[in-house]
Order: sequence, then structure tokens, then C-alpha cells
Amino acid sequence: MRTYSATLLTVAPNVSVFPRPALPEVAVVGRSNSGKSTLINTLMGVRRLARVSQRPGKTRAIVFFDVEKRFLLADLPGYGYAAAPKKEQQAWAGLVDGYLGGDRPIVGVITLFDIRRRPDEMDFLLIEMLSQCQRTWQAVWTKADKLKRRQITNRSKELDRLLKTSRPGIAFSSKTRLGREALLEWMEDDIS
Ligand SMILES: Nc1nc2c(ncn2[C@@H]2O[C@H](COP(=O)(O)OP(=O)(O)OP(=O)(O)O)[C@@H](O)[C@H]2O)c(=O)[nH]1
Ligand SMILES: [Mg+2]
Repeated sequence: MRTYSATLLTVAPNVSVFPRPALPEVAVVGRSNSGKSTLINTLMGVRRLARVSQRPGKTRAIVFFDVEKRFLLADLPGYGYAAAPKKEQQAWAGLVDGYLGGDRPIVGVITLFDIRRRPDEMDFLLIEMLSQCQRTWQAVWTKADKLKRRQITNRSKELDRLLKTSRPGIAFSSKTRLGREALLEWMEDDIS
């Protein structure tokens, strides 16, 4: 299995401390608890690079990882944490919009959806945001190990339809590594 050598570069709670744009960047976005940090660890083939939350809504900064001085991976804070106060939700929007809508060399956005959940208003808002800032995104249906093979196929089709994906989403599991190769292929294509 191909693994990557990745290191923590910066934890950025606001736009003023983003790293200097130099390398191509791949962003990982999605609802709180959708599995962003776990997916980054799985993609890189390491155990404890990105911190996996014990409680949802813990990550409140963009965490940048440097991968082999070739590209950066950006682990974005999750949205949709119901208990978050309004002020925090605004801070989230400011940070994510500042990042995705800014002038950064983002070559692709990995957009996560729990395969078992029905997308809601906030998911559609994220997609709207991505298309407004003209970002190429790849949908990923996470936690596919929770479903049987047949259900994975059906849910994947249903989510493609609901979210109007331009390319089919990739069913993914950090437990079984389903979808890892397909997602890496997409990512490597974008970087080079
Ligand atoms: N069964 C299963 N559980 C997963 C998978 N990916 C993540 N999880 C679990 O889902 C929970 C949330 O995972 P995280 O990676 O912390 O999710 P996150 O999107 O980074 O969450 P925030 O940083 O709070 O936005 C953890 O308990 C993980 O172990 C998966 O593929 N399969
Ligand atoms: Mg996280």
C-alpha cells in the first residue's frame, strides 16, 4: 500500500495565520463527525496524523498538513454542530469562506457525506458555496462499512441524484479502505 509522509504544518483559527500559498492544496470539508480527520489518516496511510474527535464539533480551526513538500492537505472544521452558538457558526462561515473563497491554490475539494444521512440544508449550502467559488469537488460517501454492499450501491446513486454531483461520489470506508485507491487517483490527478 502506498503511504505518504505528512506532517502537521499549521493550525489556523483565522485567515491571518494561513500558511503562505506555495504548494497545491487539497481541502477536506463536510459536516461535523462526517469523518474528515479519519479520512485524512486513511488516505495518508498513517494512524494518528489528524486528530479524530471524541466529541463532535471540536475542530474549530483549519489544520494544514504538508505532504512530502508536494502539496498541502487542509482539514476544515465541520459544520452542522447543532449545539454550536450563533457566534461560533458565524466564525465557522467566516473561516471556511475566507479559505475556499480566497485566492489560494486549491486544486480540489474532497466533500464528505455520511452515506447513511440524508443531505440537509447546510449540505446544500456548502455545495452552493463550492460552486460559487468555482472549486472542483469530489463527493465521498463515508462510513460505507456500516452498510451492506447492495445498500452502498443504492445509497451512492441516491446521493448522486440528490446532490447533483458532476462526477459520481466515491463510497469510502476508513475501516475497510474501500474507495481509498479511487480517491487517491483523483487527488494525484489534481495535484500534477
Ligand atoms: N465505522 C466507521 N466510523 C468512522 C469512519 N470514519 C470516521 N468514523 C468515526 O466517526 C467519528 C468522527 O470521525 P472524525 O474523523 O473525527 O470526523 P470529523 O469530520 O473530522 O469531525 P469534526 O472534526 O468534529 O468535524 C469517529 O468516531 C470516527 O472513528 C468510517 O469509515 N467507518
Ligand atoms: Mg476532524
